[in-house]
Amino acid sequence: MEKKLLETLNGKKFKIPPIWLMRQAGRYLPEYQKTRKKAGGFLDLCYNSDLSTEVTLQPIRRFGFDGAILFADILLIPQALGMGLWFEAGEGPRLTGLLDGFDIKNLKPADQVHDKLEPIYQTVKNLSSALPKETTLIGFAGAPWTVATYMVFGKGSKDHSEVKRFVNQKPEIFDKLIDILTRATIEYLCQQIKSGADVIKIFDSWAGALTGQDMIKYSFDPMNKIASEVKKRYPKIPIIVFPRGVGGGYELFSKVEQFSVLAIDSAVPAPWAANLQDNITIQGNLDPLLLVSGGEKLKIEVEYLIHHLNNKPFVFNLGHGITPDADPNNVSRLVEYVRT
Ligand code: 1CP
Repeated sequence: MEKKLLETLNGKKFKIPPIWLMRQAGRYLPEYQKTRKKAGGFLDLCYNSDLSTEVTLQPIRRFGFDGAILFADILLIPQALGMGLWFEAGEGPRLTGLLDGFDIKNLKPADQVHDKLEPIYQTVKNLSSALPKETTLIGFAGAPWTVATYMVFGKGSKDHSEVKRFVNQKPEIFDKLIDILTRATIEYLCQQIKSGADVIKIFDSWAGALTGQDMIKYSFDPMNKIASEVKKRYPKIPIIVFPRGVGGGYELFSKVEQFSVLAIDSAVPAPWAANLQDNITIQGNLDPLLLVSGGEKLKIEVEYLIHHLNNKPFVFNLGHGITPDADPNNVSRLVEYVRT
């Protein structure tokens, strides 16, 4: 059977676009909460291949999405490189960051991440046999910049001023960190492909914090390097890039041959994004909050996106991840609107 999402990523146009959602597995689903509890904690869930397989499948069973994204997290790479990682209940990730005195000399070489990540590869293997034949399996990693923001500050940040100050004051150390992450990410993604991923996505969720030439140096260049190397080893695997928040910078990303698909955030006007479709397939960009509020507006905004972006190959998605307070009934409605 045909994999509609995969075909679209390779440039085929369908009358009804494929749909999947960022963070489609997660806290808004009661069945996720249950499985997470069974695992013990979030990281225990990530490293438990059977339960990770289960939570990846949950939204496929419930909504029949065209794509399933591997259940894992972008912060597993710092942990695999030897940095401390844990999750504070109700707060989010914590790492033994550079600003707390961690020395990057203590990071493992990039090609030694695989031991720790073996359960993730096993999850990909499980999924490639457990998924319905028409469902595309998406592997992923964080982009070096976004992962580095956590490795420097040790947690999420409001405006990333701490990491930007670090970049300005200690560029040699920061450049080395970006280089290590770039190499480790290439190895990680290639191993996911080897294990059965059909597609990979690189999340640069905090690219919008970068200014001036740093956007090129720390978001565009490393993602380009990763995509080029992955494409060299696996020329047929499509690559989705998500440099969230780069505004006019999306145009630059749209022109890179190694990138198959450009995922755009909700602030990008659909008519403007339609112009980029001459260069690249677009994925996006419904506001995730519409899955909390629902109502008539959800339908109107879905129609608006389809009207502007579905004249060329297009992947329906959100502009960022589903929030924990999203209503699963609104997700069902969304899928119905897109498919009818
Ligand atoms: O409490 C819980 O159960 C944990 C919540 C959670 C989940 C469900 C975290 C912690 N990560 C995930 C899964 C996850 N994370 C997936 C796979 C599931 C899916 O998409 O269906 C993916 C692709 C990610 C990627 C991720 N993690 C990103 C990039 C995408 C994005 O949303 O911008 C980022 C920035 C992270 C870091 C992270 N992990 C978890 C949280 C709460 C955060 C964000 C922290 C912050 O706001 O700074």
